[in-house]
Amino acid sequence: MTERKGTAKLDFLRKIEEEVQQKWEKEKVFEINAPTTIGENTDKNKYFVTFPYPYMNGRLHLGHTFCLSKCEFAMGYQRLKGKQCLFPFGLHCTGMPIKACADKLKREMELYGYPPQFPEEDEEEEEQKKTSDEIIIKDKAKGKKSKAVAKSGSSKFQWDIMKSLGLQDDEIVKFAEAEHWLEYFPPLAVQDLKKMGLKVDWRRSFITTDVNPFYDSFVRWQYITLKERKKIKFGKRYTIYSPKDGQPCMDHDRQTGEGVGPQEYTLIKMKIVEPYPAKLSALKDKNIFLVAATLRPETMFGQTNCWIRPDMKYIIFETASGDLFISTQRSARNMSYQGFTKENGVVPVLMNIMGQDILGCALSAPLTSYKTIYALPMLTIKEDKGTGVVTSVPSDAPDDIAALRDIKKKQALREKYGIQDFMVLPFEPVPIIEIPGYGNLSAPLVCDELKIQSQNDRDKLAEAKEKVYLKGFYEGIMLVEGFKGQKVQDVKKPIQKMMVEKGEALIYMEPEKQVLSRSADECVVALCDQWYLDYGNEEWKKQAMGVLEALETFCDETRKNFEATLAWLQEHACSRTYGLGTRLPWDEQWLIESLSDSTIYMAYYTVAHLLQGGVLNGQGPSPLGIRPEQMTREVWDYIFFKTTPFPKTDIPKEHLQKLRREFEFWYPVDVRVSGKDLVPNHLSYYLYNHVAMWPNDSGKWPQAVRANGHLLLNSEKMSKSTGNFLTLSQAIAKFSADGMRLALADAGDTVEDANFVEAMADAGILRLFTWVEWVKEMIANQNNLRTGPADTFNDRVFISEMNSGIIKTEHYERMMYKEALKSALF
Ligand code: A2H
Repeated sequence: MTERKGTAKLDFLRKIEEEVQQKWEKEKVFEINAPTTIGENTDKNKYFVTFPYPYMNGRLHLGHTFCLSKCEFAMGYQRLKGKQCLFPFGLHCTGMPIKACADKLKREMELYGYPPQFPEEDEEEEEQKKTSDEIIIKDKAKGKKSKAVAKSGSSKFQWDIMKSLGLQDDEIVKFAEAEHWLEYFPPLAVQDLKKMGLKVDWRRSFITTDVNPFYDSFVRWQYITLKERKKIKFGKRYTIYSPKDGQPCMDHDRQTGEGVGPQEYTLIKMKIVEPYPAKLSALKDKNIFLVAATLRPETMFGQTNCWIRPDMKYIIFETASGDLFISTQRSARNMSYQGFTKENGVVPVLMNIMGQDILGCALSAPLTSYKTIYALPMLTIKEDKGTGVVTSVPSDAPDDIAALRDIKKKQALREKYGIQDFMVLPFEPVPIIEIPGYGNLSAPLVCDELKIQSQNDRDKLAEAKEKVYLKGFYEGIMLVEGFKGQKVQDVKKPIQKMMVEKGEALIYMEPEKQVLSRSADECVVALCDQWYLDYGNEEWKKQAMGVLEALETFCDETRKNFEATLAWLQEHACSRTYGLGTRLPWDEQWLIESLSDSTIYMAYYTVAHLLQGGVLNGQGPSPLGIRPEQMTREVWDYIFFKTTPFPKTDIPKEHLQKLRREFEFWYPVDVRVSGKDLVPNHLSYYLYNHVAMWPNDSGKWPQAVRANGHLLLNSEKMSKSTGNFLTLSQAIAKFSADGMRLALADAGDTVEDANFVEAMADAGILRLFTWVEWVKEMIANQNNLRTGPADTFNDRVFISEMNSGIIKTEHYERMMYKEALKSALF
């Protein structure tokens, strides 16, 4: 980052800013109420902007600031146009990260005393380092990357991270209680934002979780309503789950594996038949199965053998039915959370074996025309995928034909692994699928074309797979009896179902890619009891699409992103056992997670000031003298649903009417501004929940969503560890609020990455300073200026230029501030 020269100009600007900010505060310029009378037909000349409340595990940084500056600029413009403008600002505390950091501090003190005396670095600490840093810097909860609390390059303990924030030992101790975070960071956020001169009505600010009784009551009301409207369901669902944490591990709870979901496989049961391999002789009277994970159950007609990796470890474990399965330990662990074993999460291991112990064993497999097939060696089987047992369909899988040709060709290979000729030589690929252009033995054909020599020809095999898989799946036609003439993609599910019903196959899930929880646990896919929001429901989805249709998205990419999301969005688990938040009203053992308590809270802004009056945790005196317990379901209904009759309550009628009026006036939200990574989660839930709460009142639905790209700092990624990083308060100290704001406006307007350039902020300081000087000079000199009509040629050119500049400021309408800078300022 650039070295600072003299700061006189900077100080000059900051002094003005501070004076003006004090004036604004004193005059309550941005505190705004709904007019006292609004009727049905009043033309609402208003503008209501919101920004997703940031997560309060640290200070705000320039990334947040860039994003929220779009709200700020929109406010400035709409105010000038004479609208009543509202920009409220909440602070999010729901979820796991704060609690996890607090617990971590507690643990460190238990282990290492107070103040903790940490041992020299060892491997375990390395492990710890990863978790703690991740916890503190990432809040994927709302997709918002709040690189919040300082992450000092080498801190491995939460304690050190707190220290790097400049906190003393006796202060750090307090952070071992989660509540302290809620008292500490929110006021700092408000302070930083005020220094930026934000046009916010701070009376409407609040923090979330059950610490705030008013917000808690609001979220409970929302959930009771959603449940009654059948938007929330309960049941066992496949979920990415951390056994160590004992709960689902959602995106924001992860160290690695963002966005990774469960992958479904069909588990093919291949029964071991006599003669058993020597190693298994003790299990003679048991049913033992090799279980292969496949993505293509419809190809099982073409099985010629089964693949096992000789040098890999496998286990034999007992399933709930008493059958024994052979697979890797890793996959058995997944199965044990999916009802495969007697006790959830427990794998009863009977024997540890190596792949080579079962090579050559005879198998009876479903659907194939070969009565007996054999377990043969394949050296490229991956340990971290499926069960480590792979079924072989050489007609349609290049890997399979390559490995089969290897073992057929090379007698030495057969000898090495004790494979006899009769297990291999009679087996030829079976035509089962016709692919246009590739015939009925696509894999051998493509392998010949590409001259693939062996199973180790990795690159060529990858190419071969690319060629046949997609085409096979989408264009392939079945050749086998019973399914002849049908498309592959149409028979996949029915064939899977047929095998499952006959007990020949099972559904098996595992994470698509490795997922590590923040506690460094490798996650599994588990069947969990869950309360979930049924975003997959067709009718609800359709309604959400209706909201999208009328939504202004400012660019096509954002709209497409929404469309794609609504197309695939399925159920979303909304209950958690660990963290902070509001409890589910009807099942209080569960907490509502952070993406689920944040979908309609913009409505809460409209009344928050009258309930909490700017006391962030809602525990102060209420301006209208309303107590949280008075906020019953009927009262909330009355405020937010305009057809609800006046409820039974001891809150005075005019007070309740006032609350309702605020909501009716400010809603809908005119624009919500956020990072583009929130489109697939938070912003889509935002649409869904609005239509669920106000299904018959489109006047309450979101009007516009502006999605921003990520912010680079001086053309590079912002990152604490490289030092290319600025908090909001640092940026103001360095560039003044206005210098920073100019560079923010100039950083970029599209969903592509934006770029905050420090040289631009410095130039801004100079520009503003010079401009103030010029204004002073003009005022001092005004008596010497020309008087009389301004209608010379030069005057008219000047007026024309000004008018054309004004016309171009439609950039403000489109929220294009970089362009607006060019046309309006430069
Ligand atoms: B498929 P994905 Cl006909 N290591 O089954 C290497 N490969 C493995 C494996 C492991 N540990 N576990 C499973 N597989 C294979 C049939 C098939 C498959 C056909 C066509 C395509 C196809 C017969 N082999 O897969 O990495 C299994 O082979 C298309 C990719 O999870 C399984 O499905 O995408 C597939 O890879 C799983 O691959």
